[in-house]
Amino acid sequence: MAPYTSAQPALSWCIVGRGAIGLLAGARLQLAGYPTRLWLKQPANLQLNFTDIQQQNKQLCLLPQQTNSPVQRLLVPVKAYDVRHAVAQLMPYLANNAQLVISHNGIVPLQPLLEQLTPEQGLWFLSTSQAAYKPAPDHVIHSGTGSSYLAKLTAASWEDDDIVAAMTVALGPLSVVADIYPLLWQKLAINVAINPLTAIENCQNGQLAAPRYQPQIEALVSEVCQVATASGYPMDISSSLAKVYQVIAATTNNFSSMQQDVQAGRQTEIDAICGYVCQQAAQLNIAAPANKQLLMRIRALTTAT
Ligand code: KPL
Repeated sequence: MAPYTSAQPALSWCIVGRGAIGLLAGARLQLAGYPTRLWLKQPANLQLNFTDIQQQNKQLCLLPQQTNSPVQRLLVPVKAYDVRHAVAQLMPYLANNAQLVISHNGIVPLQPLLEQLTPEQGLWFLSTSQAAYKPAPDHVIHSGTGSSYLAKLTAASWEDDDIVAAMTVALGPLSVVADIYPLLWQKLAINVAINPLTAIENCQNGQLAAPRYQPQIEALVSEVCQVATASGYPMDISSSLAKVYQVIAATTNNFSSMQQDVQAGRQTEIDAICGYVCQQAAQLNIAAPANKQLLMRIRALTTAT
C-alpha cells in the first residue's frame, strides 16, 4: 500500500461503525497518511490491532469523529438495511459538498438515499470482495485478497480523483466503473448461493463445494440470471456458477457474513439478497422458488432466535 504522496494534505475520512470491512479500510487509510475517524454509537478511541495480508501486526489508534467540524468524506460500510438510517443520522454533520461512499451486500433501492442529499453532495457505491474478520472487537484481520469496484451515482465533480485515490488505498485494487448494477447482480449471485446456505448449515464457505449442494446452488443462481437478464443486465448461468465456485474456493475457511449474523442472533441482509431477487422476480412474473425458500428459512431462523 503506497503512502499518500500528493502535495495537498490528505482529506480526512470518517468511517461509520466498527465492522470488519470498515476497520480494514480505516487501518489502511490511516497507515497511508489519511486522518481517519470513526462514527460510533458510543464515541470512543479504538486501539486497533490490524493484521495485514502479510500477517504483520500493526497497532493503531482510530479516534472518534468530532461533531464540530463538517464531515467531508464518509465511508458507510454498514449492512444494507442500516444505510438509510446511518446517513440520515449523519446528515446534520456533513459538509455541503461531502462525498459519501456506501458499500454493502445485496441491492436496495437508492432513490430514497439520493433524495436525502443536497445537489453538491456526491454518492458512490463500492462493491468489494476483500475479506476481513474480527476475532475480537479491537482486532481486524485482512484474511483474503480481493478487489473492489467503485461507481459514482451522482454527477461528476472535480473532487472525484481524490475519492478514487483514497478508496484505492482503503480497499483496492480498485476499478472505476460507469454502472455498478452489472457488478451488483454478479455479487448477488454469489451471495444468494453462499450466504443463506452457510447460515442454515452453520458451516464455512468451503463446505458448499460438496456435490450435495450443487442442485440448490444451480437453482438459486439460475433464478438470479433470469431476473437480472430480464431487468436489462444479461447474465449467463455457467459463467456465474463458475464465479460462485471460485469464491467458494477462495474463501474456503471463511464464515460468511450471514452465518456470523445468524450465529450472533443479529438481523441479516436476506431481504437485500434473496428478498431482492424475489421482489424483482414478482414484478417480472418470473418464478423464483429457490430464493423464496431460503428467504423464508432465514427469516424463520432469525425470528426464532
Ligand atoms: O460476501 C460474502 C459474505 O460473507 O457476505 C462472501 C463473498 C460470501 C464471502 O464470505
